[in-house]
Amino acid sequence: MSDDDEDDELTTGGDVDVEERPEDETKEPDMYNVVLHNDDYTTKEFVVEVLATVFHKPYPEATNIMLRAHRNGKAVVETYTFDIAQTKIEQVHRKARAKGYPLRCSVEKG
Ligand code: TYC
Repeated sequence: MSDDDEDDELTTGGDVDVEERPEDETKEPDMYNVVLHNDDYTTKEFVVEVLATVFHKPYPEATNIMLRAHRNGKAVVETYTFDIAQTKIEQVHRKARAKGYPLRCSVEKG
C-alpha cells in the first residue's frame, strides 16, 4: 500500500484528511419478503391461525393476507432480514407438517 492511499486506514494525529466512509457503517441490511403460497388442501382457518401466531398478524389482517393468497396464488406476508425470514418460514412449515398440510412459504428479495 502506498503512503498516500488513505482509503482503508484511519490515521490519528497530525493534519490528516481522515476518510470516515459513513456509508459503510450505516448501511441498512438487505430485506426479504416472506411469500405465502396457495394450495388446495390447507384450510383457510389454519392459514389465518399461522399468520396470527407466527407473524403476529391481527386476525382481520391475517384473513386478508390468506384471501389474497387464495385468490391470486400467492401473497407477501411481511418483510424481514434474511435470517428472520428463514426462521419464520421454518416455523410455518413445521406447524403445517405437524397437521399434514402442504402449506408453503418462500423468501424473495424485497
Ligand atoms: N385454498 C385453500 C382452501 O380453499 C385455502 C388457502 C389459502 C390455502 C391460502 C393456502 O396460502 C393459502 N382451503
